Amino acid sequence: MSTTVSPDTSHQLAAVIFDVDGTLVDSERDGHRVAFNAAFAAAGLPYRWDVEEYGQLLHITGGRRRLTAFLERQGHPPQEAAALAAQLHADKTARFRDMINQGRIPPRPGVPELITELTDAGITLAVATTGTRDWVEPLLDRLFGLDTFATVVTGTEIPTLKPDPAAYLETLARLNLPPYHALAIEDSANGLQAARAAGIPCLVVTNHYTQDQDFTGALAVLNSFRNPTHTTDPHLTQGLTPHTLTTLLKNSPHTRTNP
Ligand code: XBP
Ligand code: MG
Repeated sequence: MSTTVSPDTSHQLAAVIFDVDGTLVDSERDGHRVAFNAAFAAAGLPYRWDVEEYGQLLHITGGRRRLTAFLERQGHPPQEAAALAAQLHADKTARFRDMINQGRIPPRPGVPELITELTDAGITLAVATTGTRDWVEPLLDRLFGLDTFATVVTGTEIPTLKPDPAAYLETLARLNLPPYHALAIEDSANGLQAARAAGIPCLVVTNHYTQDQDFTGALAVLNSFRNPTHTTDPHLTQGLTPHTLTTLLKNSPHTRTNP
């Protein structure tokens, strides 16, 4: 999927690029974590990730990388850990797809409304995630319709995951858009770093797992898409709308310093 967005010269908001895990959907604690644990059990392994331990493990992006690092720490030799991680991750992906099909992975409150409003306002929507395409596409299709997004870049086709900017650079290339006409929406410090390293102004909507992370360099930080109880920007007390996003980008120091 590839689309061209015509850039103008007035730093208008042309595209919003969404992260998936933790941003569009509440997917980690009651989603991926549960599927990883079911895969451990099915393989006869004793490992189980509780809510707190999984929060620590989330600092390693990508489920397969997360598994490999964990298994090595449990004493599996590197080659064995890599092979076991690949097998477990394939099973976990199938289980997570089942959870999606059962409607167990909900959008974050306010996200469906924001997506509808942005679409109605003529703003291009895209996705840049380190998650695996085999579950990302069915999830986006079920919740929002895959056609909602001009392009979807996943960890499957990106060699280096967030905080590396590869997913965002690929998204900009597919949209044929300079970074200062886009706005990234992320939930984590890893995601923020990835967007900023690609030159894209980034807004952070925190969640349970990420609320205490360092968001230096974010355009603004808030704790909910609608009616946030914490926000670093007084213009966002009502939450995110096409109008607040457009204003935020226009006033952003990132756009002012860009050509
Ligand atoms: C999310 C991830 C993902 C998921 C699991 O990071 O790291 O790996 O936890 O998905 P971000 P997979 O939100 O910054 O993209 O198991 O498919 O990798
Ligand atoms: Mg995320």
